[in-house]
Amino acid sequence: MSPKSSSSADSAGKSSIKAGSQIIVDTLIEQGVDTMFGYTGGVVLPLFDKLYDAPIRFIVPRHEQGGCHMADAYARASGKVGVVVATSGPGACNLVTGLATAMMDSIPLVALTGQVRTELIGNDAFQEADTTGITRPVTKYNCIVKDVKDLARTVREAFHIASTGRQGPVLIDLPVDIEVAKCRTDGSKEMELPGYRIRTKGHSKQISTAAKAINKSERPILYVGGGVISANATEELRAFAEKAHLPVTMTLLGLGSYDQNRPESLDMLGMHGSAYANYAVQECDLLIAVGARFDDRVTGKVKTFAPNAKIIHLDIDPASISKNVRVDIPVVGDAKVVLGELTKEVEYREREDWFKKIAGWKKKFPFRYDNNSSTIKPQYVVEEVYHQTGGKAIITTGVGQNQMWAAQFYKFSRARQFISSGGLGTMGFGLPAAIGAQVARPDETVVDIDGDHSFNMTMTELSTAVEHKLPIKVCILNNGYMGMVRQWQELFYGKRYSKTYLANPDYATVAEALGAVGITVDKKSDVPKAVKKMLASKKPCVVDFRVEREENVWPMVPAGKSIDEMDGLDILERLV
Ligand SMILES: Cc1ncc(C[n+]2csc(CCOP(=O)(O)OP(=O)(O)O)c2C)c(N)n1
Ligand SMILES: [Mg+2]
Repeated sequence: MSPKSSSSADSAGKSSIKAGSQIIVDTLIEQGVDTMFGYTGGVVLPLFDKLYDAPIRFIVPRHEQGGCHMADAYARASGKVGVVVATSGPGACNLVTGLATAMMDSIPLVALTGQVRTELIGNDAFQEADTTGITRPVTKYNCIVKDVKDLARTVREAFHIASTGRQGPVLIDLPVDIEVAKCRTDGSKEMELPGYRIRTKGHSKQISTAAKAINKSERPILYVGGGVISANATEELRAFAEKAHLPVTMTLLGLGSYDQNRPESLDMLGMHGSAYANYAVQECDLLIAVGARFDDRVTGKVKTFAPNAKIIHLDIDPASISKNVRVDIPVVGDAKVVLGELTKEVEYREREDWFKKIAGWKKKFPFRYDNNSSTIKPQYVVEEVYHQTGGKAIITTGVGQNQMWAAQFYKFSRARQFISSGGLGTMGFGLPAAIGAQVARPDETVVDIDGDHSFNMTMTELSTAVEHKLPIKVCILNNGYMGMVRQWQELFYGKRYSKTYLANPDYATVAEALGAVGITVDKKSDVPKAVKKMLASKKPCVVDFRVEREENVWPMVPAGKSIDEMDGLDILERLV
């Protein structure tokens, strides 16, 4: 969102006297905000009073963490900046997990928190917390406003910082006396960010060096992260990959950046990625990383990652380059711009042997599971959702096995279709994320593929979905366990399932009590009709799939191993 391009409530540049809270609301509108999430409290009363008749859709969650995830997913689904509000003290503290989630995944968010009166700050006043101190490590930028004259500019800067460069959450702390104070506004749109500069273009010499390396490469692979989606560069990515003829693998957050139905797609790489992607990375002679950050869930043992490859790294954030892995050809710039430039300089090469080799791995080790059991396999549920939604739904997830099965068995074809907490791995993200995504994309089918224990963490938000008549669908892959942790205990702790089993409620009853539709499925043959009923539901709908309890996610790269040292390949091979 460009701060200059949006329309202003003060657009005529008229000067007028306004309260701080009105200035905030007007600047939000100037920035194009039409939807917000948040929860009230004592020190945000002046702001909420101005929101009472503002032309902004406002969604109140049942817990501020939920509101923050909703704003985050709203941003992920729409490409706009998400906005969340909370009161001081407990309200602000409840945002922390949501802010950290957005920070780790580089999601543009503006959080507004109330603060006690300026004169009380530092006095342990009622509901005082050092919000800027607490949230500094989990925000791209934060500040407290101490003069009403700085308000409009600060809000404008927050949107600019959140949505440019490597995107991220920005928090503004608002003492209540500043919300109440009045000042003269003149409608100016200025910002003061002298040290904040973004390199979008990319160095032309570096781009040429990268293009030459690509043209020379016999075994290249594109490794794509969420940065391509943030940069709205999926068209450019497709054109580039097609022209240079490159296989493409994606990170969890990169899913959707390249159509997984295309033959060049090697799906996800990393700890639970495809064997064919991991092998291709280990054997490639050139790794072209775009908008990705060499996370440890991707690289496995860094020392042995892509051992034969020259590495090109294209990223908007110079601090990401050579942070985890040594890079040979860095290009700092916006993926959309740089991919466009690169495409002009690359040549098509057949690379027959390389694609043949990859096709062999694909055939030998596809994502598979044994569906001959009488129990419901969680992967089968994901496949059924995939088929019945024609691969078109927006999918959100919890964290754990459910998340990995969603990533492995739903094939994504477009950006902003897969919404999941990657970097922080926040259980409880799935349901509020589905709500935020549905608010952003009212005409789409939004399905939360969740874990039972992830759902437990934020299920209260079902009330929010009911209140706002958001027809989200929740598929709980209910294995009773904290399945992913149980899997690690099975494999590495001699099946000592320490504290990973908890009694669950009857989710269908919970859903019905909160005003949603609840369905329980414990027979495999009932899965298709339950999915059908869920998709047809006009109300929020929760389906409790009682799945196989001790199913594992394969393949798996054990922590600290090279990514070609995968467990479970024998199982996949046997199933082909
Ligand atoms: C807030 C939070 N607490 C703890 C964890 C650690 N953790 C990762 S996966 C997992 C289990 C998830 O269980 P469930 O939601 O049922 O998913 P499943 O793996 O069974 O599909 C846990 C406890 C986490 N990721 N997030
Ligand atoms: Mg579970």
